[in-house]
Amino acid sequence: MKLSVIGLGYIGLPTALLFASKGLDVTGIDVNKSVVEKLNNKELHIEENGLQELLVQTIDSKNFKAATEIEHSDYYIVAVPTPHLEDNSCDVSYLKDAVMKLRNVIKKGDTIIVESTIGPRTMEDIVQPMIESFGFTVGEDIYLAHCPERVLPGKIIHEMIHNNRIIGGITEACTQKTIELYKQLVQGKLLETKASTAEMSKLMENTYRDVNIALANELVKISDNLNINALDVIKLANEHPRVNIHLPGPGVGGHCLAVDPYFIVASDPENSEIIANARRINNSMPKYVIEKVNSIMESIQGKKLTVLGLTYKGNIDDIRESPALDIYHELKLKSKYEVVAQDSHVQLDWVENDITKALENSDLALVLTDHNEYKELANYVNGTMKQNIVFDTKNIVENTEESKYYNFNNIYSTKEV
Ligand code: SAJ
Repeated sequence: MKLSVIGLGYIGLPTALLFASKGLDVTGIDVNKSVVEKLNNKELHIEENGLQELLVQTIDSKNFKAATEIEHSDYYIVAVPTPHLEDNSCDVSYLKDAVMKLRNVIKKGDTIIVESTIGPRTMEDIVQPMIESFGFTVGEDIYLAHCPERVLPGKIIHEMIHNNRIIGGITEACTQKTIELYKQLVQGKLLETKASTAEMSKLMENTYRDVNIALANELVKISDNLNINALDVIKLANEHPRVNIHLPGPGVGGHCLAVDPYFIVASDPENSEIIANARRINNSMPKYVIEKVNSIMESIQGKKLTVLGLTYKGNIDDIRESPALDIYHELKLKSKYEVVAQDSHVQLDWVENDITKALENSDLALVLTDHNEYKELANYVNGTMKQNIVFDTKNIVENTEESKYYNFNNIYSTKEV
């Protein structure tokens, strides 16, 4: 069975290598020549646990190769980026480019699967008409399905094999053809449905988390006004067997939760009230945190503050759509304080990797990301900072005896613990 995977990023590359490790003849296609050359030399351009070993193994066994041009295959998986446009709708230009390139190679009997996250009805309203304009009947000549990925960065290889997978065909025959492929790799359930249902299910998974986080962030603001401990409220409410309020923070980042809900809003703005509001609430958190920082700095007459963590979430190196990055830039540009950024996962010349160096002579440590190393922050603070004051927006710092510590429970009162 021959498979081509178009787009060799965080999703396409592990997908291609995993199918190759199962004995399929896989070609990975990417427009970027240097990526293709690197991969063929067994060098990765992205970091992900276990990927290097898979690359070496599948190139040595001749099951995988990278190329810039698409060749004829039995199956094609499209895993190209689908960012959001100015108006927040889904940018399908890379997807359309990939489908246009398929025009020259597809033959009767082939199957095309889109894994990229797409707005509702994209398969039926955009991809199917394109394939039919090439002279094929979908469901008879060419099989077409949406099979969204749902893997977590850092655990991609494990989750690609073990997660349940939604398989949404344009027709029943399309679904069955797609299952023939995925059953060779996936050990989780293969959940059969229609393409449009698959699209919406994927978007709703991330939207559910975004809305739930917005609820927690709104609770923080309300509790702050009413002098109630929001983090205790969440802990206690979650003791109920059917309640799971997510955690508040400085905003929601990454290329999924901060993007996918907009695809639903763009498809039906009038009815997407909660979803659009959740986006607004989560987007308001950086400003909220900055206001709190300014009021703390004023009350302690601070001069220097240290931003701890720039990535969109803990223990990864990804700064895409990161609220921490926005907060840092805003404070650096507009506040009157000296602002230093620290993150041991981010290699940029203006980012300090060393926590102690970043905290030297600082008045406030502002924790914006839940990297594991910040649990032990109390060890670095004493004797290093000018004033031992911490504002922890992720509620991760432990053992805070030596410092004055703020989180979303006690933003106004200086608490000696
Ligand atoms: N966050 C909070 N509070 C929480 C949980 C998360 O503020 O209680 C924030 C994080 O700090 C981060 C953002 O939300 O800024 C997103 O983090 P995440 O861990 O929820 O998700 P992602 O974006 O890394 O990955 C998600 C996953 N989706 C779900 O868990 C439903 C993943 O399985 C998907 O494959 C991925 O989106 C995707 O590609 O769509």
